[in-house]
Amino acid sequence: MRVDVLTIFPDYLAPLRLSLIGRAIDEGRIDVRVHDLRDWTTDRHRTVDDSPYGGGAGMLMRPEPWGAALDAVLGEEPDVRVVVPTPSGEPFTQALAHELAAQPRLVFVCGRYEGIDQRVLDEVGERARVTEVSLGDYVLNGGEVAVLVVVEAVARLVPGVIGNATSLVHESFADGLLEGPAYTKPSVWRERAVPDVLLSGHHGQIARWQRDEALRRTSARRPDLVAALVPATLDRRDLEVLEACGWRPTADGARLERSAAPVAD
Ligand code: JDN
Repeated sequence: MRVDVLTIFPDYLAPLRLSLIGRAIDEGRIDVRVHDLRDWTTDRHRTVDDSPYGGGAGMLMRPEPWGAALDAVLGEEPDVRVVVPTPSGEPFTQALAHELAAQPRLVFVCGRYEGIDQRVLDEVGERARVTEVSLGDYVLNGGEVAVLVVVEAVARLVPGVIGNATSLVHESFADGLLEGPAYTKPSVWRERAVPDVLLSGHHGQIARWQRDEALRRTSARRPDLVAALVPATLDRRDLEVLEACGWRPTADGARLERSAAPVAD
């Protein structure tokens, strides 16, 4: 996979060369190229911003450097996916990470100031699929940190980047639930014991306890994820645990709804 990043702060992307992603780059699994948008300015001051038409606070990114930069980086290649972090984007999810991980080329566009002239995204949208993504309902100073997040989430799904592929199967969101608590040695620490069942060696009971904990934690912290579950995919014990957390199947059985106030975490 080839990843291009366009930014006025190339140094922000340096951490991509560390740790697992750094190793994947060294091994040639991911080709990361970070570009300075100012390389495509033509004025003495390398200007990338200007004031917004219609007035308002702050500055916007001018279209000309972006147009020239995207022409150069996209080239004539088909199948380039352009990803633009912005608080007004669609939510970035594990499902979208999987979709992006299957692409041959990703181009990340990092906005700064109050954002980018809309015509840049409209025009590149005629040459490539453009996806505006939001990490959550909060505002960063620019897209760079969001790109670090998205590239890390995507790169670890590229075959060979994570040694142990089974560790991808058992993680939060793989089955639409948060992961429950986890423990390691010592079995007692500061008078706190690891739950007995985990030391029992009964693999069936352990798996059931872990699922119960995942269901309870998801109900307490992410009721939106419980509301997205399909009851037909749950077993009777799942439904009992969720009922104790205040959930019941809807009359048509297609969904779950709250039947009682949330149970404290
Ligand atoms: O994802 B963000 O919060 C985000 C904020 C800004 C941005 C791009 C992304 N450009 C300017 C602010």
